[in-house]
Amino acid sequence: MTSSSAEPTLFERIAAHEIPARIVAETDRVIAFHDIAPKAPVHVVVTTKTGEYRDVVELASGDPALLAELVAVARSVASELADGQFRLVFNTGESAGQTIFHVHAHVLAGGLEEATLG
Ligand code: DGP
Repeated sequence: MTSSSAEPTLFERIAAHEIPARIVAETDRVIAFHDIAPKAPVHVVVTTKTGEYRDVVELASGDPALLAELVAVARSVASELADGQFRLVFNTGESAGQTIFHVHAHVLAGGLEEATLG
């Protein structure tokens, strides 16, 4: 699904700096910013600047190089804001907790030793 004829997604508006966010990293095609409702000491959303891919499955088949770039940005964010170790979560589908249908990863880091999945 593409968003070319649709309204911009929330994350496209953040990438366009129309909606403020605490941006921590940016490349030509990827942007990372602090999650508005953090679930870990470091909780950063890493997303593509354009919203044509709904989720990681679509991105992986449509543009694997862009997925690799997103993962590289996640790694550098975890190195900058924590000890370089991190959990990378792609909620995929509504019943898995996805609320924004513009592919994005959650970088969770910093003192996750006690955290369990789910
Ligand atoms: P998900 O549930 O996987 O679709 O994750 C969406 C995340 O986006 C959720 O953790 C909260 C975050 N979020 C929603 N609206 C905003 C916003 O306006 N600003 C920021 N920084 N994060 C947002």
